[in-house]
Formats: sequence, structure tokens, C-alpha cells
Amino acid sequence: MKKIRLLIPFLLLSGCSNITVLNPKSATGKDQAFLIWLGFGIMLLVLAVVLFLLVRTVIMYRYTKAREHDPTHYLDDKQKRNLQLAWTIIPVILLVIIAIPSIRIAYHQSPVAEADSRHEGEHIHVSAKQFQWTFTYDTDKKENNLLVLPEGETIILHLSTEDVIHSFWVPELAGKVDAIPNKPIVYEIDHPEKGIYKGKCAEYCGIQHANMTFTVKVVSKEEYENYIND
Ligand SMILES: [Cu+2]
Repeated sequence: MKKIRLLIPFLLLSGCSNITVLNPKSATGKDQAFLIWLGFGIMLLVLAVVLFLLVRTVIMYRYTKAREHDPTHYLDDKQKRNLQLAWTIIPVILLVIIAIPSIRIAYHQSPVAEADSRHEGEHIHVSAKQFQWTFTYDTDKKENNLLVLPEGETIILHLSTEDVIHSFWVPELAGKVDAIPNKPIVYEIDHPEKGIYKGKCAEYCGIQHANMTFTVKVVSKEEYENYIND
């Protein structure tokens, strides 16, 4: 009972709100969620096999007066070799299964320096400062704490900061990406879906950090054009 009471504050502290990164609304977010589920699935598989073997071993090779309790004692050399091969090769295969999509997605999504920006798309400048986000469009339209995006396009964000390090994060779309002083970087969001999302600063940046939030509105291409030409 005492142990259960000890657990309660941890449950409260863990926060029970929806895990929005697992409800992605952009191609970028979907790739990230895929990696989370892939890693989680393989972890569950490994856990199930290890628990099964543990319970099986504890029962099959439990101590009795009649025998010694060394499981490998009952295996011949060939069985031991096969076991060692299995627990070497299978983890390598699992790591390769995780590594291939991880490297592909990480390479595709990594923020790059301005000079290395690779793709065409809607360019938007994102400037962070304590404790506010400013979004500037090609038409010189400027707005604080509201980011409007066209649905289904490739969005190219040019991230910069006027003071300390901040981190751009829209859990349902993409992020977290640091905005670093004197080092503008480019980050892409692919194919956002229509909707209204919450964004926040994900790097502790000062006393009002928790209030450094913004709203993301993904609208049709037409509404977007009207907005930035307004
Ligand atoms: Cu911040």
C-alpha cells in the first residue's frame, strides 16, 4: 500500500494530456511517429521474448536436489554454439531494421545551414526572442505568435533568434529545432494538413519560457495567398 501511495505523485507529474506527437498532421510528423512506433514495437518484441525465456528458464531449471542448476550444463557444444550465434545475429538484424529508416528520415529531416538549403517551397522567416515568435513571409507580411501555412506544400522555415537559444516545436507537425544565435538554419515541414495546432518553445529560455507559445493555422493555398498579400 505504501508503495502505491509513493507512485501517485509520479503519475501526476508525468502529465496525462494527449501525446500529440503520436497524432501527426504532416508528412514530417508522420515519419517521426513511424520511427517512434518502430522502435517501440521492436522493444516490445524483445521484451516479450526475454520475459518468456526468463520464466521458462526459472521453471524448467529450478533447483531440485536431484540436479545442479546450471541451464547450460544440459546443452551440448553444438547447442551452445547455436544459442550464441542466435543471440548475436538476431540483435544485429533488429538494429539494422531500426537503423535503415532512422538514418533515411534523420538525413532527410535534419536542419541545414542557409547555404545548404536544398528544396523549393514556401519560405517563411521565423525569429525568436524572449518571449515571442515573429513570422515573416515573402510579401513582408509579419505577425507575432501566429504562423499561417498552406496545406500540402513544402514549408521552408528560416529559423533565427535575437537573443538566447530557443526551440521551435509544433508537436503535431514537426520539431523540435533549436534557433541558435548568429547561426540561421533552415528546417522543412512537408505536407501539413488543414487544422489549428499549438506551437511552443521547447528550450528553457528564461522566466517567461512557458508562455512562449504560438498558434499554427494550416489553410488552403488560396486562403494562404490572401493572408500573406493582405
Ligand atoms: Cu524560448
